[in-house]
Amino acid sequence: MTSPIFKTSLGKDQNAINNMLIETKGFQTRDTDVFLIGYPKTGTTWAQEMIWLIVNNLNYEGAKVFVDERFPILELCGFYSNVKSVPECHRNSIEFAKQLKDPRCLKTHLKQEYLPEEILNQTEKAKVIYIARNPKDTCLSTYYYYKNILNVIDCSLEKFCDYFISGTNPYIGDYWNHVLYFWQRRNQPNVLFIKYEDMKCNLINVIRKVATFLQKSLTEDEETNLLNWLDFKSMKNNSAVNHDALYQKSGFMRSGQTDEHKKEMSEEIIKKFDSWIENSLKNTDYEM
Ligand code: PPS
Repeated sequence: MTSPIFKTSLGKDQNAINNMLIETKGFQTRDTDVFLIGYPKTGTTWAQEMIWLIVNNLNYEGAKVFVDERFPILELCGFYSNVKSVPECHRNSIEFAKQLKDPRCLKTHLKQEYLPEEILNQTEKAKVIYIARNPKDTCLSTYYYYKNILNVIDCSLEKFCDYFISGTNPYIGDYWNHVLYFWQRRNQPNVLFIKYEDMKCNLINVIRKVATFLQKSLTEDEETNLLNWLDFKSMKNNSAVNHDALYQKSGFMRSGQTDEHKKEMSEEIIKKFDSWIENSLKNTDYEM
């Protein structure tokens, strides 16, 4: 990905990226699959852990395995196929996903046009859980991730916000196109739409919605244990989900807050965001 704000390109081998995009589009889904789809930095790792545990009957022993091995991210092979230092589930993500036993949990950040055709046509009955987050907090989270963890940008927050609003990342595209496609499909029986903010203010409610959607039921004790497991501090200290080993530094689990943008973004940036949000949501019933 090239853009004036990037010091280093995120994907270096365009052929590998192109092949990955063909493969994700043609990816064969199964009726038992659970797809988690969301724009990057919307809380997808948190949702991965919640969904995997619910699907796998709260198998905390099994949850000691690195989360992306249990719940692979389809597109990563496009960006890491030649990178020896990343785990197999990243380097070879699509093959890895194909070999998982049912029921598979699969994540992707890709924009609509690169999603498996079977998800778009609904020819198979795979379930889709879509997660959204306030775009200002999503942008802030992405900024710190690119700057401090991936070390691929060196620009001001203001400049990064312009890039985020432009939606020019070729693989994930515009934030609102990403979100609204599944918002419009949210009442279909195989789609569940959740929000980071709802997980923050009422996690138990979201756990129950996800469990019902996945046809699982949890006792009160099980709910309490899961709440504790998914707590930010607990996830930050959990090496299977905190990504410290992958990046050889901490900070992927950064602050886990809502509305942090209010402290960090200037009035001018917030105005820009607000007018973009208003424009993008004009003819929709999306509730932020
Ligand atoms: S990625 O790289 O796209 O997979 O990132 P993603 O997991 O989607 O989003 C990362 C942000 O989610 C926060 N996070 C949490 N918040 C609250 N509680 C829990 N348990 C939790 N786990 C992850 C993480 O800290 C990132 O947000 P920021 O705002 O940067 O802290």
